[in-house]
Amino acid sequence: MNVRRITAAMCGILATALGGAAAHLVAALVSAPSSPVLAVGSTVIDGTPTPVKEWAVGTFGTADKPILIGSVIAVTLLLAAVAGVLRLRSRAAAVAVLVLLTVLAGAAAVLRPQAGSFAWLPAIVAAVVGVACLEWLVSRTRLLRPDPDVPGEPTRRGVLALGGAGVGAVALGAGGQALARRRAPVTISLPTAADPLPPLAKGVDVGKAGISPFVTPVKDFYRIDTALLVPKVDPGTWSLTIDGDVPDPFTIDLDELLAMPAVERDITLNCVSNPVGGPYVGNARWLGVLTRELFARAGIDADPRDPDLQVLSTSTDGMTISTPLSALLDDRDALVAVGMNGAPLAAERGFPARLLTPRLYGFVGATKWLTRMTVTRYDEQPAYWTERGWATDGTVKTQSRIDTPAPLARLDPGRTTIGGVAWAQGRGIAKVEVRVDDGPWQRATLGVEADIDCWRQWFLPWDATDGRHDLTVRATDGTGEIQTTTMANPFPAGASGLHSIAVTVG
Ligand SMILES: Nc1nc2c(c(=O)[nH]1)N[C@H]1C(S)=C(S)[C@@H](COP(=O)(O)O)O[C@H]1N2
Ligand SMILES: [Mo]
Repeated sequence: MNVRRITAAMCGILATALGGAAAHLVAALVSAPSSPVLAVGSTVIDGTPTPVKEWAVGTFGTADKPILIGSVIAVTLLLAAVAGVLRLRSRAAAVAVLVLLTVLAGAAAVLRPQAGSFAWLPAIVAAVVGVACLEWLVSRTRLLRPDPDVPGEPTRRGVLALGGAGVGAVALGAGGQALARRRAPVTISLPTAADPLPPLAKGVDVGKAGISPFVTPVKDFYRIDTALLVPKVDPGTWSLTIDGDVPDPFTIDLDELLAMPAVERDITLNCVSNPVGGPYVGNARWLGVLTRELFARAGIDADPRDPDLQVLSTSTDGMTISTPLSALLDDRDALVAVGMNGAPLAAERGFPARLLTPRLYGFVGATKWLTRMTVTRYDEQPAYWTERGWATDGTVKTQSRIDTPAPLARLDPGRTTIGGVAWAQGRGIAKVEVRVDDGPWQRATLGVEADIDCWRQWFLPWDATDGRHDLTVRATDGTGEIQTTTMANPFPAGASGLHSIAVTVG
């Protein structure tokens, strides 16, 4: 690599960065998800085979999105460097690489579900700005006419131009990002529940440090979705449609939804991708309208009890989730939720409305940014995860987790507390037991049960003795069934097995 080639590569990279950043800014103005990086990133998410996705979530956790975006940018800039070097030989070859990149980005943007009519525009901007900037940088750096007296030395004008392109790219990109992230200033006022829940019993929290709080604060609640850009939904134009195989399909706006009788429910929500002992579970007090009432309004009064019937729910960003129809009609009280822990749903939580189906993992019952619920058959319109091989019956498995001590913690010998949470929504938790090394199962003290659809805290005092110890927990659900020791991966129907950690005392 000589200086001339490095300079050429830099020209390619900076021109592409400026083009991409300009496109990001334009996208923020016309249709934020059609920004080249986001459109390609979303397409990669949808196209990633399930095992690879499982590996990525398992390895990177919720950092998977920044890592994905970083990888898309890195691959793009690598190709951009190639385009720059090619420019030394042939303008046509360099332009061809840049145009190919933007055509791919444009196609990705146009093919997204819910793509707007201007989805192609950012890619065009990227192509025009990128190619023009490359030509400008090539001439400024005198790449094609190296000075015979100082061969390969970058000129002052050239360095300034490269720096200018870099600064411009950062400024445009940051501007676009700020615009894309700006929050709609509108908020909504929540209705009060017709029959409000009493305040939680004091004893739901056992008052031991290190155990997850009974009510998970919204900011600490895990977040799992396929959205690279949190959809910003305008409550003024939002609507909810109930259609498909129903006698009386209808569409209502947010005011009409908020005018329906509201109910409050304490519900623990967890993700099917949560590994044993993992963090993707939380508990909140939700406010919303019973799905049962909405389907009654659509003319479905009795549960057809047909296991082939699903409700395909659609979000404003085109995501689809399928839920067994009977789970939205029976007495578990599934909700179209508008409030969480006393406030309107945050944007990340699905503002203005999300589905919430107790006893099912989120991927089959918790559609965020909900806008449509279609009664149909599973084989007629497979939902996003169904097409990717995940189970359609997403009933939550019994799980228990040690929150304290932390895995691999070093403890002082003497009295300490082992504690955590256990959940078996729909069945409730009847008993939690802890085993130290190969000792007997010891019964833990449980927090008060708020609802069978909520987790319970548990704790066990322990006289820790010197040495390395394995701590294992298991729960028994309300039907008397002990949590299985059979280990299963999250795919396709949720992880199982016992949570066990090692600690060192002394
Ligand atoms: N629109 C939309 N809704 C969605 C998802 C999604 O990707 N898009 N993910 C689901 C999954 S897999 C889970 S576990 C829950 C998580 O909800 P939370 O992010 O509020 O915790 O949302 C569900 N709803
Ligand atoms: Mo999930």
